[in-house]
Amino acid sequence: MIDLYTWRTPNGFKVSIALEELGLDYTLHPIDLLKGTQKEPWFLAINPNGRIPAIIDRDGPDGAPLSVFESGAILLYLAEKTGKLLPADARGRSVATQWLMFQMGGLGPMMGQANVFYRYAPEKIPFAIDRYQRESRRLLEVLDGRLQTVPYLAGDEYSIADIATYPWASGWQWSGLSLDGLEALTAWMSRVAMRPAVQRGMAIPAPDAVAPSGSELAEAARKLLV
Ligand SMILES: N[C@@H](CCC(=O)N[C@@H](CS)C(=O)NCC(=O)O)C(=O)O
Repeated sequence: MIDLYTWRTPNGFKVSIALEELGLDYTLHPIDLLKGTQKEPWFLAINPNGRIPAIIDRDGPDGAPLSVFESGAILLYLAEKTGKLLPADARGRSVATQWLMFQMGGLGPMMGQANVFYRYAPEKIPFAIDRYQRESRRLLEVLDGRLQTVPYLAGDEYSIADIATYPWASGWQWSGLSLDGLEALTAWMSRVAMRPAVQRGMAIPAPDAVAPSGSELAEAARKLLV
């Protein structure tokens, strides 16, 4: 059994999609980011970075509960635990990991900053908007180039690299980007969007989900980790 701490954001969706794809049993704990629950001490014991997503696997590798933070690390952990969503051969696994890291270190942070400066910054700073939008678009073009040659980022097989990339790439409008001319990326996005597990994962937590209070969640998490 996995305990998932998450909210409706691209990094959160990566893990809900993966859990749905893998058919693993999990308990959902919505963390309302606006309430700041992710900064409470009990949650920092699970993720010292104070951000979602995070999981606790009650059946860790040695039988004891294990907490895992960072969405890329969670995807790798779940793929290795189940032997799914990562190519079995070392070459394929390396290729999938490269595209996973490309998302973690590039596309996610750049699109995140483009989103902040384009939509939320109290003051419009053209240099910052332009810099992050331009870099995000460049990274989408890199993805498009890759997808002109293969159906999925790791090659023939759908993998955690696609799962990590989809929630960010599909949010291009939030960052004020354009997909003009990126036909291969657009076709890949439609292919991934049609997967039932992706549709379920992108709706978790449900829009009307009410996050329990931090103290209720803390009590439950303490029991898991001691
Ligand atoms: N590198 C981290 C980033 C996690 C992250 O930035 N999470 C955001 C939501 S997408 C968050 O929790 N923000 C709330 C906050 O910063 O307090 C990961 O991939 O897990």
